[in-house]
Amino acid sequence: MNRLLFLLLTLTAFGYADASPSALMNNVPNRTTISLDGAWQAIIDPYETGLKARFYLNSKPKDKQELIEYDFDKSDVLQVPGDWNSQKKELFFYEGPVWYKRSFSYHKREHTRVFVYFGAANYFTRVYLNGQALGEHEGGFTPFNFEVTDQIREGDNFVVAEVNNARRRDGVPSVNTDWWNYGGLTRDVTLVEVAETFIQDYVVQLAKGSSSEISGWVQLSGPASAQQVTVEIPEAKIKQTITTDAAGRAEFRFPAKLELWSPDHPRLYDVVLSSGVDKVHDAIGFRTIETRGTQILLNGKPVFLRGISLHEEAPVRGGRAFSHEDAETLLGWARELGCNFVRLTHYPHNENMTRLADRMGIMVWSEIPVYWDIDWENPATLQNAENQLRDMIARDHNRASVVLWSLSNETPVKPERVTFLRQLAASARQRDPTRLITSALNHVDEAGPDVRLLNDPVGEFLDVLGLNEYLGWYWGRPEDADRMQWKTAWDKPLIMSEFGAENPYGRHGEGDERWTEEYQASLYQHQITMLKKIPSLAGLSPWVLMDFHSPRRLLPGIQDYYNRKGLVSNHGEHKQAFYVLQKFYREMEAAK
Ligand code: GCB
Repeated sequence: MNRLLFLLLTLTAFGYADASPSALMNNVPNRTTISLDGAWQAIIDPYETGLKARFYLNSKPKDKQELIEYDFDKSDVLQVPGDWNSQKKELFFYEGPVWYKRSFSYHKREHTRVFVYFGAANYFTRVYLNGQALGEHEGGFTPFNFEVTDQIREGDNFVVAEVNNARRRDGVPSVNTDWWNYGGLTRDVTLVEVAETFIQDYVVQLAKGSSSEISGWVQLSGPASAQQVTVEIPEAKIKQTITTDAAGRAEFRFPAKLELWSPDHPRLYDVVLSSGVDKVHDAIGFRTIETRGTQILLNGKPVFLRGISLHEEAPVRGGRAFSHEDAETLLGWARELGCNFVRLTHYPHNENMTRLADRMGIMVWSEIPVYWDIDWENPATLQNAENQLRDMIARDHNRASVVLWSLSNETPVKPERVTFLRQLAASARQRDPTRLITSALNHVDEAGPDVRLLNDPVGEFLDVLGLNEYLGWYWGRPEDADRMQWKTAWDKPLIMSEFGAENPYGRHGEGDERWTEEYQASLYQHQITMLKKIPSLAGLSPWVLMDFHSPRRLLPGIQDYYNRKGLVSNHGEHKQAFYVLQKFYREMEAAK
Protein backbone atom coordinates (compact mmCIF):
# COMPACT_ATOMS: atom_id res chain seq x y z
CA MET A 1 0.00 0.00 0.00
CA ASN A 2 2.71 2.44 1.03
CA ARG A 3 4.81 1.46 -1.96
CA LEU A 4 1.87 2.06 -4.28
CA LEU A 5 1.33 5.46 -2.77
CA PHE A 6 5.01 6.28 -3.29
CA LEU A 7 4.83 5.18 -6.91
CA LEU A 8 1.81 7.38 -7.40
CA LEU A 9 3.59 10.36 -5.83
CA THR A 10 6.62 9.74 -8.01
CA LEU A 11 4.39 9.53 -11.07
CA THR A 12 2.68 12.80 -10.22
CA ALA A 13 5.97 14.50 -9.46
CA PHE A 14 7.78 13.51 -12.65
CA GLY A 15 5.31 11.84 -14.92
CA TYR A 16 7.36 8.64 -14.97
CA ALA A 17 7.35 5.57 -12.84
CA ASP A 18 11.04 4.81 -12.38
CA ALA A 19 11.70 5.21 -8.67
CA SER A 20 15.09 3.49 -8.68
CA PRO A 21 18.36 5.34 -8.14
CA SER A 22 20.45 6.61 -11.07
CA ALA A 23 23.31 4.42 -12.28
CA LEU A 24 25.88 4.29 -9.49
CA MET A 25 28.92 6.53 -9.84
CA ASN A 26 32.32 5.21 -8.88
CA ASN A 27 35.09 6.83 -6.84
CA VAL A 28 33.06 9.47 -5.01
CA PRO A 29 35.87 10.15 -2.46
CA ASN A 30 37.97 11.68 -5.26
CA ARG A 31 35.29 13.87 -6.86
CA THR A 32 34.06 17.40 -6.17
CA THR A 33 31.75 16.95 -3.21
CA ILE A 34 29.80 18.88 -0.60
CA SER A 35 29.20 16.95 2.58
CA LEU A 36 25.69 16.68 3.98
CA ASP A 37 26.97 14.93 7.10
CA GLY A 38 26.27 16.33 10.52
CA ALA A 39 23.08 16.96 12.47
CA TRP A 40 19.83 15.97 10.74
CA GLN A 41 16.41 16.57 12.29
CA ALA A 42 14.69 13.24 12.86
CA ILE A 43 11.12 12.14 13.48
CA ILE A 44 10.66 8.64 14.89
CA ASP A 45 7.55 7.31 13.16
CA PRO A 46 6.67 3.85 14.54
CA TYR A 47 3.18 3.74 12.98
CA GLU A 48 4.26 4.93 9.53
CA THR A 49 2.30 8.16 9.65
CA GLY A 50 4.80 10.16 7.66
CA LEU A 51 4.03 9.09 4.12
CA LYS A 52 0.31 9.84 4.25
CA ALA A 53 0.93 13.02 6.24
CA ARG A 54 3.56 13.99 3.62
CA PHE A 55 6.40 14.72 6.01
CA TYR A 56 8.63 15.10 2.94
CA LEU A 57 6.99 18.48 2.26
CA ASN A 58 8.41 19.85 5.52
CA SER A 59 5.36 22.09 5.73
CA LYS A 60 4.70 24.77 8.32
CA PRO A 61 1.21 26.02 9.21
CA LYS A 62 0.40 29.01 6.96
CA ASP A 63 -1.80 30.56 9.59
CA LYS A 64 -2.79 29.87 13.16
CA GLN A 65 -5.68 27.66 11.96
CA GLU A 66 -3.87 25.16 9.79
CA LEU A 67 -3.46 21.67 11.19
CA ILE A 68 0.00 20.19 10.69
CA GLU A 69 0.94 17.42 13.09
CA TYR A 70 4.70 17.28 12.62
CA ASP A 71 7.57 19.73 12.82
CA PHE A 72 11.06 18.68 11.82
CA ASP A 73 12.65 21.77 13.30
CA LYS A 74 11.30 21.04 16.77
CA SER A 75 12.16 17.35 16.50
CA ASP A 76 15.15 15.50 17.78
CA VAL A 77 18.54 15.42 16.10
CA LEU A 78 20.56 12.43 14.83
CA GLN A 79 24.13 12.57 13.65
CA VAL A 80 24.90 11.41 10.12
CA PRO A 81 26.71 9.19 9.43
CA GLY A 82 25.56 6.97 12.25
CA ASP A 83 22.99 4.38 13.20
CA TRP A 84 20.20 5.58 15.47
CA ASN A 85 20.36 2.58 17.86
CA SER A 86 23.67 3.58 19.38
CA GLN A 87 22.87 7.31 19.45
CA LYS A 88 19.79 7.22 21.64
CA LYS A 89 19.03 4.78 24.42
CA GLU A 90 15.34 4.65 23.55
CA LEU A 91 16.17 3.66 19.96
CA PHE A 92 18.40 0.75 20.88
CA PHE A 93 15.80 -1.86 19.89
CA TYR A 94 13.86 0.32 17.46
CA GLU A 95 12.91 -1.20 14.11
CA GLY A 96 10.76 0.96 11.87
CA PRO A 97 10.80 4.22 9.95
CA VAL A 98 12.66 7.37 10.93
CA TRP A 99 12.26 10.54 8.86
CA TYR A 100 15.42 12.56 8.47
CA LYS A 101 15.62 16.14 7.24
CA ARG A 102 18.57 18.40 6.53
CA SER A 103 18.48 21.91 5.14
CA PHE A 104 21.42 23.21 3.15
CA SER A 105 22.29 26.08 0.97
CA TYR A 106 23.59 25.53 -2.55
CA HIS A 107 25.10 27.71 -5.21
CA LYS A 108 24.20 26.48 -8.68
CA ARG A 109 26.95 26.32 -11.27
CA GLU A 110 26.54 26.27 -15.03
CA HIS A 111 27.27 23.09 -16.97
CA THR A 112 27.30 21.12 -13.74
CA ARG A 113 25.21 18.10 -12.84
CA VAL A 114 24.50 17.35 -9.21
CA PHE A 115 23.85 14.02 -7.51
CA VAL A 116 23.00 13.17 -3.93
CA TYR A 117 25.00 10.11 -2.89
CA PHE A 118 24.28 7.88 0.11
CA GLY A 119 27.14 5.62 1.25
CA ALA A 120 24.48 3.33 2.77
CA ALA A 121 21.16 3.51 4.60
CA ASN A 122 19.70 0.53 6.43
CA TYR A 123 17.38 -0.89 5.17
CA PHE A 124 14.75 0.68 2.93
CA THR A 125 14.97 4.35 1.99
CA ARG A 126 12.83 6.92 0.22
CA VAL A 127 14.46 10.20 -0.72
CA TYR A 128 12.96 13.61 -1.47
CA LEU A 129 14.47 16.94 -2.39
CA ASN A 130 12.54 20.15 -1.76
CA GLY A 131 9.35 18.14 -1.38
CA GLN A 132 9.75 16.13 -4.59
CA ALA A 133 10.23 12.37 -4.60
CA LEU A 134 13.62 11.30 -6.01
CA GLY A 135 13.19 7.54 -5.58
CA GLU A 136 13.70 4.63 -3.26
CA HIS A 137 16.39 2.10 -2.44
CA GLU A 138 16.41 -1.31 -0.81
CA GLY A 139 19.45 -2.87 0.87
CA GLY A 140 21.35 -1.66 3.90
CA PHE A 141 25.02 -1.77 2.91
CA THR A 142 25.48 -0.62 -0.67
CA PRO A 143 25.72 2.96 -1.97
CA PHE A 144 23.11 4.68 -4.16
CA ASN A 145 22.72 8.06 -5.81
CA PHE A 146 20.03 10.20 -7.40
CA GLU A 147 20.56 12.95 -9.90
CA VAL A 148 19.13 16.23 -8.59
CA THR A 149 20.33 18.69 -11.25
CA ASP A 150 16.75 19.70 -12.07
CA GLN A 151 15.41 19.70 -8.52
CA ILE A 152 18.19 21.52 -6.69
CA ARG A 153 17.61 25.26 -6.23
CA GLU A 154 19.82 28.29 -5.91
CA GLY A 155 19.99 29.08 -2.19
CA ASP A 156 17.89 27.14 0.32
CA ASN A 157 17.18 23.45 -0.17
CA PHE A 158 16.10 20.59 2.03
CA VAL A 159 16.51 16.88 1.65
CA VAL A 160 14.28 14.35 3.42
CA ALA A 161 14.98 10.63 3.75
CA GLU A 162 12.65 8.10 5.28
CA VAL A 163 14.84 5.22 6.44
CA ASN A 164 13.08 2.08 7.60
CA ASN A 165 14.95 -0.82 9.18
CA ALA A 166 11.89 -3.04 9.74
CA ARG A 167 13.00 -6.57 8.89
CA ARG A 168 11.36 -8.10 5.83
CA ARG A 169 10.73 -11.76 5.23
CA ASP A 170 11.52 -11.28 1.51
CA GLY A 171 14.54 -9.05 2.26
CA VAL A 172 18.28 -9.62 1.91
CA PRO A 173 19.04 -10.42 4.66
CA SER A 174 15.71 -11.79 5.83
CA VAL A 175 14.36 -11.55 9.39
CA ASN A 176 16.96 -13.59 11.28
CA THR A 177 20.58 -12.48 11.64
CA ASP A 178 23.26 -12.78 14.32
CA TRP A 179 24.11 -9.07 14.19
CA TRP A 180 22.44 -5.87 15.33
CA ASN A 181 19.93 -4.40 12.92
CA TYR A 182 21.41 -0.90 13.12
CA GLY A 183 19.08 1.50 11.29
CA GLY A 184 19.63 4.89 9.76
CA LEU A 185 21.87 6.90 7.47
CA THR A 186 24.84 4.82 8.49
CA ARG A 187 27.39 6.23 6.03
CA ASP A 188 28.25 9.63 4.56
CA VAL A 189 25.68 11.62 2.59
CA THR A 190 27.25 13.76 -0.11
CA LEU A 191 26.37 16.09 -2.93
CA VAL A 192 28.55 15.31 -5.92
CA GLU A 193 29.14 17.83 -8.69
CA VAL A 194 30.14 16.53 -12.11
CA ALA A 195 30.49 17.76 -15.66
CA GLU A 196 27.52 17.47 -18.04
CA THR A 197 29.24 14.48 -19.58
CA PHE A 198 31.25 12.75 -16.88
CA ILE A 199 33.17 9.55 -16.21
CA GLN A 200 30.56 7.63 -14.29
CA ASP A 201 32.41 4.36 -13.84
CA TYR A 202 35.51 2.53 -15.02
CA VAL A 203 37.65 -0.52 -14.47
CA VAL A 204 41.44 -0.24 -14.72
CA GLN A 205 42.91 -3.60 -13.68
CA LEU A 206 45.32 -6.22 -14.96
CA ALA A 207 43.80 -8.57 -17.49
CA LYS A 208 42.90 -11.93 -15.99
CA GLY A 209 46.06 -14.00 -15.68
CA SER A 210 48.35 -11.34 -17.14
CA SER A 211 50.81 -9.21 -15.23
CA SER A 212 51.84 -7.17 -18.25
CA GLU A 213 48.54 -6.03 -19.74
CA ILE A 214 45.85 -3.73 -18.41
CA SER A 215 42.31 -4.33 -19.53
CA GLY A 216 39.21 -2.44 -18.58
CA TRP A 217 36.45 -0.14 -19.65
CA VAL A 218 35.07 3.30 -19.06
CA GLN A 219 31.46 4.44 -18.99
CA LEU A 220 30.49 8.05 -19.58
CA SER A 221 27.18 9.56 -18.62
CA GLY A 222 25.84 12.59 -20.42
CA PRO A 223 24.84 13.99 -23.78
CA ALA A 224 28.24 13.75 -25.51
CA SER A 225 28.88 10.32 -26.99
CA ALA A 226 31.87 9.25 -29.12
CA GLN A 227 34.06 11.19 -26.71
CA GLN A 228 37.76 10.73 -26.24
CA VAL A 229 38.88 9.36 -22.90
CA THR A 230 42.49 9.41 -21.74
CA VAL A 231 43.80 6.89 -19.23
CA GLU A 232 47.10 7.94 -17.67
CA ILE A 233 49.40 6.30 -15.16
CA PRO A 234 52.22 8.86 -15.05
CA GLU A 235 54.52 6.81 -12.78
CA ALA A 236 54.39 3.95 -15.29
CA LYS A 237 54.65 6.30 -18.28
CA ILE A 238 51.30 5.18 -19.60
CA LYS A 239 48.99 7.39 -21.62
CA GLN A 240 46.28 5.81 -23.74
CA THR A 241 43.44 7.51 -25.56
CA ILE A 242 40.27 5.70 -26.52
CA THR A 243 36.92 6.71 -27.98
CA THR A 244 33.58 5.78 -26.51
CA ASP A 245 30.68 4.38 -28.54
CA ALA A 246 27.20 5.85 -28.86
CA ALA A 247 26.32 4.47 -25.42
CA GLY A 248 29.31 6.27 -23.87
CA ARG A 249 31.30 3.09 -23.34
CA ALA A 250 34.79 2.13 -24.39
CA GLU A 251 36.78 -0.99 -23.67
CA PHE A 252 40.56 -1.08 -23.75
CA ARG A 253 43.53 -3.35 -23.40
CA PHE A 254 47.15 -2.24 -23.51
CA PRO A 255 50.58 -3.36 -22.33
CA ALA A 256 51.90 -2.05 -19.01
CA LYS A 257 55.07 -2.50 -16.98
CA LEU A 258 54.00 -2.24 -13.37
CA GLU A 259 55.20 -3.10 -9.91
CA LEU A 260 52.60 -5.53 -8.62
CA TRP A 261 50.48 -4.99 -5.50
CA SER A 262 50.84 -7.54 -2.71
CA PRO A 263 50.70 -7.62 1.11
CA ASP A 264 54.50 -7.29 1.16
CA HIS A 265 54.46 -4.42 -1.31
CA PRO A 266 51.10 -2.65 -1.44
CA ARG A 267 52.05 -0.44 -4.36
CA LEU A 268 49.32 1.91 -5.57
CA TYR A 269 49.56 4.07 -8.68
CA ASP A 270 47.92 7.40 -9.32
CA VAL A 271 45.57 6.67 -12.24
CA VAL A 272 44.06 9.65 -14.03
CA LEU A 273 41.07 9.40 -16.33
CA SER A 274 39.98 12.41 -18.29
CA SER A 275 37.32 13.13 -20.84
CA GLY A 276 36.36 16.60 -22.01
CA VAL A 277 36.33 18.78 -18.92
CA ASP A 278 35.96 15.85 -16.51
CA LYS A 279 38.96 14.37 -14.75
CA VAL A 280 39.17 11.80 -11.93
CA HIS A 281 42.11 10.49 -9.98
CA ASP A 282 42.20 7.11 -8.29
CA ALA A 283 44.87 5.20 -6.35
CA ILE A 284 44.92 1.76 -7.94
CA GLY A 285 46.97 -1.35 -7.31
CA PHE A 286 47.62 -4.04 -9.90
CA ARG A 287 47.79 -7.74 -9.12
CA THR A 288 46.48 -11.04 -10.39
CA ILE A 289 44.47 -13.52 -8.39
CA GLU A 290 43.75 -17.06 -9.58
CA THR A 291 43.48 -20.61 -8.41
CA ARG A 292 45.44 -23.68 -9.47
CA GLY A 293 44.07 -26.90 -8.05
CA THR A 294 43.82 -26.33 -4.30
CA GLN A 295 46.07 -23.27 -4.31
CA ILE A 296 45.30 -19.57 -4.44
CA LEU A 297 47.84 -17.71 -6.56
CA LEU A 298 48.59 -14.03 -6.01
CA ASN A 299 50.68 -12.65 -8.87
CA GLY A 300 51.23 -16.23 -10.01
CA LYS A 301 52.60 -17.48 -6.66
CA PRO A 302 50.81 -19.57 -4.02
CA VAL A 303 49.63 -17.48 -1.11
CA PHE A 304 48.11 -18.56 2.21
CA LEU A 305 45.37 -16.24 3.46
CA ARG A 306 46.10 -15.56 7.13
CA GLY A 307 42.82 -13.94 7.97
CA ILE A 308 40.20 -12.97 10.49
CA SER A 309 36.47 -12.32 10.06
CA LEU A 310 35.02 -9.03 11.24
CA HIS A 311 31.79 -7.10 11.47
CA GLU A 312 31.46 -3.43 10.64
CA GLU A 313 31.11 -2.50 14.27
CA ALA A 314 32.86 0.47 15.86
CA PRO A 315 35.49 -0.28 18.49
CA VAL A 316 34.85 1.36 21.88
CA ARG A 317 32.18 3.81 20.66
CA GLY A 318 29.88 0.96 19.56
CA GLY A 319 27.33 0.98 16.75
CA ARG A 320 28.12 0.82 13.05
CA ALA A 321 31.66 1.66 12.07
CA PHE A 322 31.98 4.29 9.34
CA SER A 323 35.06 6.46 9.82
CA HIS A 324 38.73 6.35 8.78
CA GLU A 325 39.62 5.97 12.46
CA ASP A 326 37.29 2.96 12.85
CA ALA A 327 38.89 1.34 9.81
CA GLU A 328 42.38 2.08 11.13
CA THR A 329 41.64 0.50 14.49
CA LEU A 330 39.99 -2.62 13.05
CA LEU A 331 42.53 -3.25 10.32
CA GLY A 332 45.31 -2.25 12.73
CA TRP A 333 44.30 -5.12 15.03
CA ALA A 334 44.16 -7.49 12.06
CA ARG A 335 47.67 -6.42 11.14
CA GLU A 336 48.87 -6.86 14.74
CA LEU A 337 47.41 -10.37 14.64
CA GLY A 338 49.64 -11.13 11.65
CA CYS A 339 46.90 -11.10 9.01
CA ASN A 340 47.37 -10.58 5.31
CA PHE A 341 43.63 -11.09 4.78
CA VAL A 342 40.27 -10.08 6.27
CA ARG A 343 36.83 -11.49 5.70
CA LEU A 344 34.45 -8.52 5.85
CA THR A 345 31.21 -10.15 6.99
CA HIS A 346 28.29 -10.41 6.26
CA TYR A 347 27.60 -7.44 3.98
CA PRO A 348 29.70 -4.88 2.13
CA HIS A 349 31.58 -2.69 4.62
CA ASN A 350 32.16 1.03 4.11
CA GLU A 351 34.61 2.23 1.48
CA ASN A 352 37.17 3.42 4.04
CA MET A 353 37.79 -0.23 4.82
CA THR A 354 38.61 -1.40 1.31
CA ARG A 355 40.61 1.72 0.50
CA LEU A 356 42.65 1.32 3.67
CA ALA A 357 43.11 -2.40 2.97
CA ASP A 358 44.52 -1.35 -0.43
CA ARG A 359 47.03 0.92 1.28
CA MET A 360 47.95 -1.54 4.04
CA GLY A 361 48.26 -4.55 1.76
CA ILE A 362 45.49 -6.64 3.29
CA MET A 363 43.51 -8.93 1.00
CA VAL A 364 39.73 -8.74 1.36
CA TRP A 365 36.74 -11.10 1.12
CA SER A 366 33.65 -8.96 0.49
CA GLU A 367 30.18 -10.45 0.97
CA ILE A 368 26.53 -9.71 0.27
CA PRO A 369 24.00 -10.40 3.06
CA VAL A 370 22.51 -13.56 1.57
CA TYR A 371 22.57 -14.97 5.06
CA TRP A 372 20.96 -18.12 6.53
CA ASP A 373 17.50 -18.67 5.10
CA ILE A 374 15.98 -16.18 2.69
CA ASP A 375 13.01 -16.26 0.31
CA TRP A 376 14.80 -18.34 -2.38
CA GLU A 377 11.84 -18.71 -4.72
CA ASN A 378 10.85 -15.05 -4.76
CA PRO A 379 12.04 -13.29 -7.95
CA ALA A 380 12.04 -9.92 -6.13
CA THR A 381 14.42 -11.33 -3.51
CA LEU A 382 16.74 -12.58 -6.24
CA GLN A 383 16.61 -9.19 -7.93
CA ASN A 384 17.42 -7.53 -4.62
CA ALA A 385 20.42 -9.81 -4.08
CA GLU A 386 21.54 -9.15 -7.67
CA ASN A 387 21.33 -5.40 -7.09
CA GLN A 388 23.41 -5.62 -3.93
CA LEU A 389 25.97 -7.79 -5.72
CA ARG A 390 26.07 -5.34 -8.64
CA ASP A 391 26.63 -2.33 -6.38
CA MET A 392 29.17 -4.06 -4.14
CA ILE A 393 31.21 -4.91 -7.23
CA ALA A 394 30.64 -1.50 -8.85
CA ARG A 395 31.97 0.38 -5.83
CA ASP A 396 35.09 -1.72 -5.34
CA HIS A 397 36.05 -3.16 -8.71
CA ASN A 398 39.26 -1.14 -8.76
CA ARG A 399 40.40 -2.18 -5.28
CA ALA A 400 43.40 -4.50 -5.53
CA SER A 401 42.76 -5.64 -1.96
CA VAL A 402 39.45 -7.25 -2.87
CA VAL A 403 40.26 -10.74 -4.10
CA LEU A 404 37.07 -12.64 -3.24
CA TRP A 405 33.41 -11.86 -3.84
CA SER A 406 31.27 -13.92 -1.49
CA LEU A 407 27.73 -14.75 -2.52
CA SER A 408 26.35 -16.05 0.76
CA ASN A 409 26.85 -17.32 4.28
CA GLU A 410 25.52 -20.56 5.81
CA THR A 411 22.56 -21.02 3.52
CA PRO A 412 20.48 -24.20 3.96
CA VAL A 413 21.01 -26.94 1.36
CA LYS A 414 17.96 -27.16 -0.90
CA PRO A 415 17.49 -27.07 -4.66
CA GLU A 416 15.90 -23.61 -4.93
CA ARG A 417 18.87 -22.13 -3.05
CA VAL A 418 21.30 -23.78 -5.48
CA THR A 419 19.44 -22.23 -8.42
CA PHE A 420 19.50 -18.83 -6.72
CA LEU A 421 23.21 -18.92 -5.91
CA ARG A 422 24.11 -20.31 -9.33
CA GLN A 423 22.46 -17.27 -10.86
CA LEU A 424 24.40 -14.93 -8.54
CA ALA A 425 27.67 -16.66 -9.38
CA ALA A 426 27.02 -16.19 -13.10
CA SER A 427 26.26 -12.48 -12.57
CA ALA A 428 29.37 -11.96 -10.45
CA ARG A 429 31.56 -13.57 -13.13
CA GLN A 430 29.98 -11.55 -15.86
CA ARG A 431 30.42 -8.29 -13.91
CA ASP A 432 33.96 -9.08 -12.78
CA PRO A 433 35.80 -11.86 -14.58
CA THR A 434 39.04 -11.17 -12.69
CA ARG A 435 38.22 -11.95 -9.06
CA LEU A 436 37.43 -15.23 -7.33
CA ILE A 437 33.95 -16.27 -6.26
CA THR A 438 33.30 -17.90 -2.90
CA SER A 439 30.61 -18.60 -0.30
CA ALA A 440 30.76 -19.63 3.34
CA LEU A 441 29.16 -23.09 3.44
CA ASN A 442 28.40 -25.13 6.55
CA HIS A 443 26.88 -28.47 5.57
CA VAL A 444 29.18 -31.48 5.66
CA ASP A 445 28.62 -35.22 5.53
CA GLU A 446 30.03 -37.72 7.98
CA ALA A 447 32.33 -39.78 5.79
CA GLY A 448 33.80 -41.82 8.68
CA PRO A 449 34.00 -41.52 12.47
CA ASP A 450 36.44 -38.60 12.35
CA VAL A 451 36.08 -37.58 8.74
CA ARG A 452 33.89 -34.80 7.37
CA LEU A 453 33.24 -34.26 3.69
CA LEU A 454 32.21 -30.95 2.16
CA ASN A 455 30.10 -31.77 -0.90
CA ASP A 456 27.47 -29.03 -0.88
CA PRO A 457 26.37 -28.74 -4.56
CA VAL A 458 27.12 -24.99 -4.50
CA GLY A 459 30.83 -25.92 -4.35
CA GLU A 460 30.63 -26.84 -8.02
CA PHE A 461 30.39 -23.24 -9.22
CA LEU A 462 32.67 -21.54 -6.67
CA ASP A 463 36.39 -20.88 -7.21
CA VAL A 464 37.20 -21.08 -3.52
CA LEU A 465 35.26 -23.08 -0.92
CA GLY A 466 34.49 -21.41 2.41
CA LEU A 467 33.59 -23.60 5.37
CA ASN A 468 32.20 -22.55 8.76
CA GLU A 469 32.80 -25.55 11.02
CA TYR A 470 32.61 -24.65 14.76
CA LEU A 471 34.02 -27.94 15.99
CA GLY A 472 34.41 -27.67 19.76
CA TRP A 473 31.73 -25.03 20.20
CA TYR A 474 28.43 -26.00 18.54
CA TRP A 475 29.37 -29.68 18.29
CA GLY A 476 32.06 -31.96 19.71
CA ARG A 477 34.86 -30.97 22.06
CA PRO A 478 37.83 -28.76 21.17
CA GLU A 479 40.22 -31.72 21.44
CA ASP A 480 38.18 -33.70 18.86
CA ALA A 481 39.85 -31.44 16.33
CA ASP A 482 43.16 -33.26 16.83
CA ARG A 483 41.68 -36.34 15.12
CA MET A 484 39.31 -34.75 12.66
CA GLN A 485 40.00 -34.94 8.95
CA TRP A 486 38.39 -32.65 6.38
CA LYS A 487 37.82 -33.55 2.76
CA THR A 488 36.09 -31.77 -0.05
CA ALA A 489 34.45 -33.11 -3.19
CA TRP A 490 36.35 -30.66 -5.42
CA ASP A 491 39.93 -29.98 -6.35
CA LYS A 492 39.63 -26.38 -5.14
CA PRO A 493 41.18 -24.23 -2.40
CA LEU A 494 39.46 -24.36 0.98
CA ILE A 495 39.23 -21.45 3.41
CA MET A 496 38.12 -22.29 6.95
CA SER A 497 35.90 -19.24 7.02
CA GLU A 498 34.62 -19.60 10.62
CA PHE A 499 35.30 -21.37 13.87
CA GLY A 500 35.49 -19.93 17.36
CA ALA A 501 34.42 -19.89 20.97
CA GLU A 502 32.74 -17.32 23.11
CA ASN A 503 33.86 -15.63 26.32
CA PRO A 504 34.00 -12.18 27.81
CA TYR A 505 37.46 -10.67 28.21
CA GLY A 506 38.83 -11.37 31.69
CA ARG A 507 36.63 -14.39 32.46
CA HIS A 508 38.96 -17.19 33.53
CA GLY A 509 38.70 -20.87 34.42
CA GLU A 510 40.08 -24.27 33.51
CA GLY A 511 40.70 -24.94 29.81
CA ASP A 512 37.57 -27.10 29.57
CA GLU A 513 35.19 -24.54 31.10
CA ARG A 514 32.97 -22.88 28.53
CA TRP A 515 32.77 -19.06 28.42
CA THR A 516 36.36 -18.61 29.60
CA GLU A 517 39.39 -17.15 27.87
CA GLU A 518 41.20 -20.43 28.51
CA TYR A 519 38.52 -22.41 26.64
CA GLN A 520 38.75 -20.11 23.63
CA ALA A 521 42.57 -20.24 23.63
CA SER A 522 42.57 -24.03 23.90
CA LEU A 523 40.02 -24.33 21.09
CA TYR A 524 42.23 -22.21 18.84
CA GLN A 525 45.21 -24.39 19.75
CA HIS A 526 43.37 -27.60 18.79
CA GLN A 527 42.04 -26.00 15.62
CA ILE A 528 45.57 -25.08 14.56
CA THR A 529 46.71 -28.68 15.06
CA MET A 530 43.84 -29.78 12.82
CA LEU A 531 44.18 -27.08 10.18
CA LYS A 532 47.86 -27.85 9.61
CA LYS A 533 46.82 -31.30 8.33
CA ILE A 534 44.31 -30.19 5.69
CA PRO A 535 46.07 -30.46 2.31
CA SER A 536 43.66 -28.19 0.42
CA LEU A 537 43.65 -25.44 3.05
CA ALA A 538 44.48 -22.09 1.45
CA GLY A 539 43.44 -19.78 4.25
CA LEU A 540 41.38 -19.12 7.34
CA SER A 541 39.26 -16.36 8.83
CA PRO A 542 38.24 -17.44 12.35
CA TRP A 543 35.22 -15.93 14.05
CA VAL A 544 35.76 -13.10 14.94
CA LEU A 545 38.07 -10.10 15.41
CA MET A 546 35.97 -8.11 17.90
CA ASP A 547 32.93 -8.79 20.11
CA PHE A 548 29.81 -7.37 18.45
CA HIS A 549 26.20 -6.64 19.32
CA SER A 550 23.64 -9.30 18.51
CA PRO A 551 19.97 -9.53 19.50
CA ARG A 552 20.29 -13.32 19.75
CA ARG A 553 22.94 -13.41 22.51
CA LEU A 554 21.05 -13.14 25.74
CA LEU A 555 23.01 -14.89 28.48
CA PRO A 556 23.09 -12.44 31.40
CA GLY A 557 26.47 -11.50 32.79
CA ILE A 558 28.26 -13.17 29.89
CA GLN A 559 26.70 -12.08 26.63
CA ASP A 560 24.27 -9.24 27.45
CA TYR A 561 23.39 -8.82 23.75
CA TYR A 562 26.96 -9.33 22.60
CA ASN A 563 28.36 -12.16 20.57
CA ARG A 564 31.60 -12.57 22.53
CA LYS A 565 33.57 -14.70 20.10
CA GLY A 566 35.93 -11.77 19.54
CA LEU A 567 39.67 -12.14 19.89
CA VAL A 568 39.45 -8.62 21.26
CA SER A 569 36.63 -7.16 23.34
CA ASN A 570 34.65 -4.22 22.03
CA HIS A 571 36.92 -2.06 24.21
CA GLY A 572 39.99 -3.45 22.53
CA GLU A 573 41.25 -5.74 25.30
CA HIS A 574 43.09 -8.68 23.77
CA LYS A 575 41.99 -12.14 24.89
CA GLN A 576 44.40 -15.05 25.26
CA ALA A 577 43.29 -16.63 21.97
CA PHE A 578 44.47 -13.50 20.13
CA TYR A 579 48.05 -14.43 21.03
CA VAL A 580 47.57 -18.10 20.10
CA LEU A 581 46.51 -17.15 16.58
CA GLN A 582 49.16 -14.41 16.39
CA LYS A 583 51.87 -16.95 17.20
CA PHE A 584 50.62 -19.29 14.46
CA TYR A 585 50.48 -16.48 11.91
CA ARG A 586 53.95 -15.24 12.85
CA GLU A 587 55.36 -18.74 12.44
CA MET A 588 53.71 -19.04 9.03
CA GLU A 589 55.03 -15.68 7.94
CA ALA A 590 58.54 -16.61 9.10
CA ALA A 591 58.38 -19.95 7.25
CA LYS A 592 57.43 -18.33 3.91
C1 GCB B 1 27.99 -18.41 12.18
C2 GCB B 1 27.55 -17.22 11.43
C3 GCB B 1 27.88 -15.94 12.15
C4 GCB B 1 27.55 -16.09 13.62
C5 GCB B 1 28.45 -17.18 14.19
C6 GCB B 1 28.20 -17.50 15.65
O1 GCB B 1 28.12 -19.47 11.70
O2 GCB B 1 28.05 -17.19 10.13
O3 GCB B 1 27.15 -14.89 11.58
O4 GCB B 1 27.70 -14.91 14.33
O5 GCB B 1 28.24 -18.36 13.50
O6 GCB B 1 28.77 -16.86 16.51
O7 GCB B 1 27.40 -18.40 15.91
